Order: sequence, then structure tokens, then C-alpha cells
Amino acid sequence: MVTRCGTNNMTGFIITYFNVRGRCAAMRMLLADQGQTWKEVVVSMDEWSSGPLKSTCVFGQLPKFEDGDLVLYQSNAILRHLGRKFSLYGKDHRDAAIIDMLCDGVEDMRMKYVTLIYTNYENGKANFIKELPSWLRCFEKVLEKNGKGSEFIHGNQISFVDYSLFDVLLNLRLLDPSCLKEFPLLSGYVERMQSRPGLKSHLESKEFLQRPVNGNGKQ
Ligand code: 6SG
Repeated sequence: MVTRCGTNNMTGFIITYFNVRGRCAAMRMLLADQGQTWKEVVVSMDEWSSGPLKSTCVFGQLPKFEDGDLVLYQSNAILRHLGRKFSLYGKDHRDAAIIDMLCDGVEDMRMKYVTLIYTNYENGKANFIKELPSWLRCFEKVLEKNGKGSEFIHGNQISFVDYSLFDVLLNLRLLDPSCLKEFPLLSGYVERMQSRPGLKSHLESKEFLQRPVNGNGKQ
């Protein structure tokens, strides 16, 4: 098992995952943007298929996230935990409910993408690209209703779901570079997110750039 460390090792955050952006890209972006450091435990395919780790994971899957002695699985639960910890969950319960709804919407879009990547890339890509605007339009409308798209996906402060949405949008743009062109608010949103100093330096880091987007080399 290869261990790589962040700039300092004093925090209790540890991400255990395969050498991909995948399900950990959003939590890494959140941590970097919030000025946090963390440790990476990178699990190879051999270690995963032959070692004992899988049987210790609650659902037999990675990522695993440690915050001191708190051990979590499920990427969206990890994001929610970080959302509560760093006040990235809106200003009240109503905001939190909307942010949860948006998180589930992003998850649906992510699952469509992941299913294409891992199960039907060659045969399904053209149709996926054709249907993509109907998904993106939903988020364009959400942005329109929130300050005419001048801010975040909900309210006027960043929330954990912004990192997840931003991550999926980056992946979709890799798949179809023109997919955001007909959506000015989403395009502006991506521009603003990637200009945030903490995110910008993370996106320019070797760690980010050298890590494959997905586990099967497709993107
Ligand atoms: C795969 O699906 O990376 N976890 C994945 N796969 C290994 O034995 N709902 C949760 C969540 O949100 C989904 C977890 C997710 O956290 S992520 C997992 O654990 C298993 O099920 C995508 C990813 N893929 C890289 C990878 C996994 C299998 C094939 C490629 C490890 C690397 C290579 C083989 C095993 Fe591999």
C-alpha cells in the first residue's frame, strides 16, 4: 500500500482510495478549497483484489475517509460530514434540505456518467451526449433562480454540493468539450469555481493532473 502525504501531516484526514479522481475528486476539492491538508492512502488493484481491506469496508467498497477516529464510507456521506464540519450546508434547515435535494440530483447525473464510463462507453457515448443537455438544463434553471446564476448553486455561500456539481461538470466537459456552450450560467459557474484560489492551485497540482479521471482509463 502506497502512502502519499499532503503538505503537512498534522490533520486527521485520511482518504483511502484507488489512484483515480472518481468518487474522491469532490471531497479533495472541498478540502483543498477550505485550506485543509490530508493524507492519501492509494490502493492498487492487486492490493484490493487480494488483500484484506475490502472485507473491512462497511459496503465492501472505497473510498474510506478517516477524520481522526471517525471512519466513514460513501462519498456523499463524507461530503455531508465535511459540509457540517466546515459550515458548507447553508444557513438553516431549509437551505440544508435544498442542498440535500441538489446533492441527490448531482448524484443521479454522476451515476449516468459512471454507468456510461464503466459499462457502455463505446456504444453509449453518442446517445449520452445527445441526452446530456436535458440534464444540464435542470441545473442551468436552478442557477437562474438563484441570483440569476451569479453565485453558487444554492444561496450566496458555497456549499458541499458545489464541489460535487463542479467535479461532475468538469468530467462532462472532458467527455464532450462543447457540452456547456449552450448554458451560459453553468459556463460562468465553472469559470468562477475554477478561479477560486484554493481550487485553482489544487486543479493545477501534480497530484490532481496526474491522477486518472476514472479507473478504466476512459473519460
Ligand atoms: C469504485 O463504487 O474508482 N467504489 C468503487 N470498487 C471496487 O470492489 N456509493 C459509493 C460511494 O459513493 C460507491 C463506491 C464506489 O462511495 S469507484 C469500488 O470500491 C469494488 O467494488 C470507481 C473506481 N473504480 C476504480 C476501480 C474499481 C474497480 C475497477 C476499477 C480497484 C481498482 C481496480 C480494481 C479495483 Fe478497480
